[in-house]
Amino acid sequence: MHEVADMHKLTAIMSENEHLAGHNREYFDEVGLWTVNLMSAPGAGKTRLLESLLSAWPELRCSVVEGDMVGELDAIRLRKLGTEVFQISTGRSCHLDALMMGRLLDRESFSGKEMLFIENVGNLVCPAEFWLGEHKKVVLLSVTEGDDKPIKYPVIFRNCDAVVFTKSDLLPYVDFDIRKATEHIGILNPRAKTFSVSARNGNGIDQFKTYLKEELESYRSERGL
Ligand SMILES: Nc1nc2c(ncn2[C@@H]2O[C@H](COP(=O)(O)OP(=O)(O)O)[C@@H](O)[C@H]2O)c(=O)[nH]1
Ligand SMILES: [Mg+2]
Repeated sequence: MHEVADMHKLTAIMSENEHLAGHNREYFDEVGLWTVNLMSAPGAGKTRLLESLLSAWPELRCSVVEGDMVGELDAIRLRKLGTEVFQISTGRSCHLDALMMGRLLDRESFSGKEMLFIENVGNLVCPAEFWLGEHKKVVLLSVTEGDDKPIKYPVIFRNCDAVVFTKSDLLPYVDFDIRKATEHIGILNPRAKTFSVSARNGNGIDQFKTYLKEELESYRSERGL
C-alpha cells in the first residue's frame, strides 16, 4: 500500500518537474541561450573539462551554473578564468531540479550570452531523472570508474546526447576498454556521440569543442540568431 502511495508521489514530483522544466526551456529559447547539462559521478572531471574547454574557447559568450550540495569551490575555480558563474547550493538534494533552475532564471540576467553550461551535482543516478529545460545532456565517464558503468547506470546513458570519456591520459594505468564502453553505450543509446578527452594533456578537447560549436551554430541559425 505504502509502495503505491510512494509511486503516486514520485510520479507527481516528476510531472511537476517536467512542467517547470518546460517553462525554463521557453525562457532559454526566448533569450536565445543554448543550454548544456553536464552530468557525471563526483570527480569525473566536469569542472576541469570546463576549465580546459573555456580556456580553449575564449570567444564563447557563456555563463555557468554550478550545482553543488555545499560550498562554492568549483565556482571559485571557474571565476578565475573570468567566467560568469552562478551557484546553486542544493543542500541535501543529490541533483538539480527545474524549480531550483527556474528560481535562478527569475533573478539573474543572461544578456549578451549565447550559451549556458550547467554543472550538475556529482551523481550518476538522480540527475538523469530531472530535466532542467536544457537543450543537450552530456555525461562524463572517467576512465578510472570502470568501463561497466553504462551497463550499471543505464538511465543516464540512455537519455543523453553525448558521452565524454575523461582522464584519457590515465588509460595506460587502468583497465578501461574504451571500445567496450562505447559498444555498451551504442546498444543503450545509438544516437549518443562519444568523445575521449584529457584535460591534463589537452587530447580530444578540440573535437569536443567542435561538436559543441557546431550544435550551438545550428541552434542559432535555426532561430535566426
Ligand atoms: N589525470 C587527470 N586528472 C584529471 C583530469 N580531469 C580531472 N582530473 C582530476 O580529477 C579530479 C576531479 O576533477 P573535477 O574537475 O573537480 O571533477 P568534478 O567533480 O566532476 O567537477 C581533480 O583532482 C582533477 O584535477 C584529466 O583529464 N586527467
Ligand atoms: Mg565540479
